[in-house]
Amino acid sequence: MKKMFAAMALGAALILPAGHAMAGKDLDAVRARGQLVCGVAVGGIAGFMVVDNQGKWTGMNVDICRAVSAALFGESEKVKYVPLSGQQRFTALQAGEVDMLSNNSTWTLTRDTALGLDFVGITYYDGQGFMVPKKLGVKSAKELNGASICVLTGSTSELNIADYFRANKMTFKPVLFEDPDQSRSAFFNGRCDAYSGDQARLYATRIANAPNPDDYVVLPEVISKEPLGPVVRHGDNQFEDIVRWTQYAMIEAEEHGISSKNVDEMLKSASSASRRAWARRSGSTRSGSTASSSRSVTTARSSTATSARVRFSRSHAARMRYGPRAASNTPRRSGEQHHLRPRSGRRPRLEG
Ligand SMILES: N[C@@H](CCC(=O)N[C@@H](CS)C(=O)NCC(=O)O)C(=O)O
Repeated sequence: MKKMFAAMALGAALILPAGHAMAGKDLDAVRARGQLVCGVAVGGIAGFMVVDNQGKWTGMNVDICRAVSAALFGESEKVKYVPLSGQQRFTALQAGEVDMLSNNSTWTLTRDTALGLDFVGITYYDGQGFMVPKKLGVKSAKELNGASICVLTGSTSELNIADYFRANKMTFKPVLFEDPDQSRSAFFNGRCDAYSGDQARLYATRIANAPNPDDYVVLPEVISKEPLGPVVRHGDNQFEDIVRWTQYAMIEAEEHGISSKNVDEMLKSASSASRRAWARRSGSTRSGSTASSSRSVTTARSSTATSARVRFSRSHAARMRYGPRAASNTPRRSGEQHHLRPRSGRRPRLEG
């Protein structure tokens, strides 16, 4: 695994000027520390970020942190994971307690422009929903008038519900929690009629935490757009570039079916022309970078998410990414680099 992640470091070297004289303060600080500090969600979300009883974190969001570590240090394990609640996460990033967030934060206008933070891309395009006990017999969110709803404070979920119920001329009783573990157990112990949040989180919670998953159902309505992705502090473009292009390299690799299991095989079998084409699409266009770029993509490990059926599958990648194909409908001048432009509807949220 180590050799595969080492290529990420080469990728970073392409971004950074020789001697790193122009590195920004965040990049300098991470380098000097020799460790990336990644903010993840307290309580975890199956498939995205989960900690085992040895303290080892796995999941799709964790893979982003590992890949950034590989890009910076040539090793995926130089990461400290800091669990943060919805309330804590942005202040922790602002205060420099973490270098980046990889915790299912929704990219919104306010968060991106008014908090001194930058969202670097979208890793999963989610939307908010509701989960209810089957025995309630509720089939639609429109039947939730007057319901008590467990929801996390400091989340977009809290704001969306209020909008949704107002727009549908319904009322509800919010039951607010900062701690997701408390929120989950309150719901599964019957303290709220419904549990609301990003849909992937609802499915993950049902699988991982429900006493009997079949006793719960996620209602069909998706009441918001939740483009989720990593966040960094505003002001260090180089660090931001590294996080962004690490993410794109992983998505691009997944689209090409390249994983840690087959990278060596792919390197042997692919023609040098196709490898060059891949490297160009990934943005590593300088000569000599082709092989290393192909290797770097082995960080795209989708296996961790599979366990919770929240799989970052090829179709997810295709639906959720900003990336070369997103720009493929737009005319491109010859030799022009790919634009990172969201497809219609796959953009940050204006509200929130
Ligand atoms: N995407 C929404 C939801 C926030 C969210 O998922 N929060 C995380 C903490 S950063 C969480 O509570 N995760 C654990 C759980 O929901 O069970 C937002 O950004 O406000």
